[in-house]
Amino acid sequence: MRFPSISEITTTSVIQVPVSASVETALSLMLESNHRSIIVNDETCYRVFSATDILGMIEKGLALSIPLNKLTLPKVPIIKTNMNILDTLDYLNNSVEQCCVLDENDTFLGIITHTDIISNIDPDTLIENYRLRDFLKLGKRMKWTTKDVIIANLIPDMTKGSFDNLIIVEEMRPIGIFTTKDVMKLIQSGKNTNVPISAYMSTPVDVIHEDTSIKSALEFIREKHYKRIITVDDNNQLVGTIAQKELITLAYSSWTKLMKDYQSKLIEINDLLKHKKDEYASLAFTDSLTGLYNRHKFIELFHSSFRLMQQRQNSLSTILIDIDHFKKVNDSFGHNVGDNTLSKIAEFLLEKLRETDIICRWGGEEFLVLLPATNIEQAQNIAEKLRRKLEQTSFEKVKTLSASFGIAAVTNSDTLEDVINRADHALYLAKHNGRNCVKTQLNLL
Ligand code: GH3
Ligand code: MG
Ligand code: MG
Repeated sequence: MRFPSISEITTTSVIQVPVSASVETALSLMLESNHRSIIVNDETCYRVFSATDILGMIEKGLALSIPLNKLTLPKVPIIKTNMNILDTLDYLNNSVEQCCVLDENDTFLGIITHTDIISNIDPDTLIENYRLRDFLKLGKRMKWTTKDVIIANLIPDMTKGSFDNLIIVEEMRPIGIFTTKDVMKLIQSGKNTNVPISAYMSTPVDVIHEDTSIKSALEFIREKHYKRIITVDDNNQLVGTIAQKELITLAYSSWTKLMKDYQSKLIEINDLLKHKKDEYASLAFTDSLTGLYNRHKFIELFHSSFRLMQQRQNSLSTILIDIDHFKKVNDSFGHNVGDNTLSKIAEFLLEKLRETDIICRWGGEEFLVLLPATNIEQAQNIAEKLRRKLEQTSFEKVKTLSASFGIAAVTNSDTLEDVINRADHALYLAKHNGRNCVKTQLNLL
């Protein structure tokens, strides 16, 4: 899962006009750049002027030559580049489509819209088995009409903002679409609006089946740069439309729910939702129960240590540790005590080993330690000390514990798999030898 930063997803090619400019200027800039809205630079804030505002003015009979500062335009929320993408979602709701992004010096960088989020969030993070059909059941979210309806009769409703697009159907099959942007173009060009909608609708229209998953739907609109999806059933009949922003809201609420379900099990996921980027990184490489490195991180660290070993011609060793009879701990005291004991063992290892040693929870009650600049004899001494100290440590409820240790030295021709196999074999010998002892790969010879 990857979280993009605010500056990574900011759209920087944004058109702006000063608040003193006329509506006409704003309109021609919008048409030139094919944008439905424009950022208005007011002295102390940013506002937005959109296609719907223009339609509203025409409806009220206002002249397009008036300056923007004569209109009451909504302020756009401001976010900073150091904010988190999750915070941005709090701003982007049904009434706010964009945020202005300022950098740490309060310089205007651009805007973030639903489109930016949609084209940057990995759809894999969203649930996959949600279908558009499930969403459409929540209510009819569409306006449709037949192709003979006269455009002029539709303008009052469109300017009221009751809908921003119309699907044109024939026997309920979508044949075209007509949006506020189309009305805006018509008005600007001074063309007669007393004509049937079929004269200016966009046709044919791309439709997708209502059984499509949310994931595929997101990919579809991302690829095609559509603002909305038109869904049909098996007979190609119109089922409903979903706006891009509704889709992202749905996807995000599912995603957030998923995270919340996790919370009860993993405290780190809780942190993930609350804190900033740094925490995301540590989550990816630590084991949730013990806080030690996880397997994934260990493998990464092994490779960098391996390179260093080759460069410096140092030695490098590993110790594989498996707690003896750990099943009995669970059986006698319960799984919670078992878990707690594993955390205490992790603390024990962190305390007894050197800062430079890399300690990982390799699996259930197995720990793997990588010892830089350590040869096999030194590793054996370290393991022997650990073994003795562990034997002498008293754990809450469980009291005494022991572990078996398998040691392998890393050679220049090794892969990680070779090393683990040797350590594992040495560990097997230790278990076979009655447990609570240290064996090295030499015993294999
Ligand atoms: P030995 O290694 O000495 O042969 O005996 P063992 O009882 O430790 O056996 P084994 O290593 O095969 O099994 C490990 C047991 O550790 C299995 C499971 O009950 C327990 N275990 C593994 N992971 C966890 C965990 O995360 N929490 C708890 N509580 N127990 C775990
Ligand atoms: Mg085991
Ligand atoms: Mg064991």
